[in-house]
Amino acid sequence: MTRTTILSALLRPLLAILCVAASLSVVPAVFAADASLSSDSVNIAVTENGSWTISGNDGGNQRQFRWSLPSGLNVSTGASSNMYRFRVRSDRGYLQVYTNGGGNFSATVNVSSNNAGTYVMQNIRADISLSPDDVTVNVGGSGGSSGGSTGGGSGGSTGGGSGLTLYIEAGSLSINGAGGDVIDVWGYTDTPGSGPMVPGPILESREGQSVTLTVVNNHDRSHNFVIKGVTSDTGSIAPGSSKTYTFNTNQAGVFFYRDTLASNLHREMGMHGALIVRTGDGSNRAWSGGPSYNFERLWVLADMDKPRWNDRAAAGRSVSTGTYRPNYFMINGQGGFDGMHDPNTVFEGNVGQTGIVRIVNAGQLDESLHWHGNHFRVISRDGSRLSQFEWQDTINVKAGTTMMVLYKFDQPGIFPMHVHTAQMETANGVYLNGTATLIVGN
Ligand SMILES: [Cu+2]
Repeated sequence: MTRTTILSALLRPLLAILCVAASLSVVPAVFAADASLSSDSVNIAVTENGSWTISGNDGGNQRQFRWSLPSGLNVSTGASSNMYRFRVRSDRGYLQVYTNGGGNFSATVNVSSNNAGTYVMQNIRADISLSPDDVTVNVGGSGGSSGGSTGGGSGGSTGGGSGLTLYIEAGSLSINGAGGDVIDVWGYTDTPGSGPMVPGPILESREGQSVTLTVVNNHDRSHNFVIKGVTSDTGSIAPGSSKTYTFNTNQAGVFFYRDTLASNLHREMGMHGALIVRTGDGSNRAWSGGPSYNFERLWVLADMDKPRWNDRAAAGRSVSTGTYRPNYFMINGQGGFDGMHDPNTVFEGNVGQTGIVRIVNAGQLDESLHWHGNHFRVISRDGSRLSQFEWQDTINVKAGTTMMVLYKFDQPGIFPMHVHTAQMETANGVYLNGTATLIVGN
């Protein structure tokens, strides 16, 4: 919790030092209210169910908590009151409790597991003072009688190899915080019936691997699935049918998959994601014989024109694709308010460590990304490896292309990373809820 509190406290000075002249229409909330957990530990037997409750007062402002989802623990939402959003995001690896600013609130979280062990749900974000912070679930060895629910997805990535299936579905994407809204989207998911993931599931493979992937179209219009530079079949998949693709992933790197139909409308609606191809031996190198790294991040950038494209397309109305004026700009499916807290997005490491960022610009506008306080090396552009790595502090990631960069932490500190186009830092006009995250050196 200390980390997230520090980051939150830093948002205000950050606003002042970002080098753009956009109007500041949002000030982060102050930490006035509090909450408590009914228990910091839950003891259950295998296949039994347990629960814990958080309750408190949000002081009349929307407040948010998140806990990590340990693998092997089944987590679901129970009763709640005064919630704006209360959900399990297995695709992002967290449980979210987001109050509606109604004062007293409560939310009950149900847990179970089919495997004995100790599972810690770690508080990874709290906008409100909370005690205690983390919850430990102790699952004993002896089984109960009734079977528990089946486990959720594992962290949003889909392992390489054969037998992968993606499902095309319609649903919604929530951009949290000021300027945010619920946006109608279409997208890919690896869990049928759960609604689309935006961006889609991370596909992972290795150099030299043969991959078989089936795409099932559960939507009411035709779609396709094309990995730029990897697959070439642009034929459509009719509603209710499926198509199986077989391809080789010969080159390590990051690749952009998307629906290419309807003048980018489908891609804009959320039908996009990333394929990461790792080294053949699984080592932490950008490619076999390439530069090594200690940790990694993936940034999938996107933009959406909610009123002219998403609202109309979702309602079955025609979209004039000649006019595109996006009002939402996302990093990993989030606005900047979440992007600056999400542990899978924030570029955080220790001094001396090197991290790699694989970037996919799934949007239709170029994004010029600026790392404050730091220089990084560009090692590939849109699948082409650079023979000499370029030192940069700002890179233009062209729409529909990818990039890989390496950065070695040579100093501690917290710095913003943001797009250098003021409007693209916004969510429906509200500053800093667009393409932004943090660089955190410890
Ligand atoms: Cu800047």
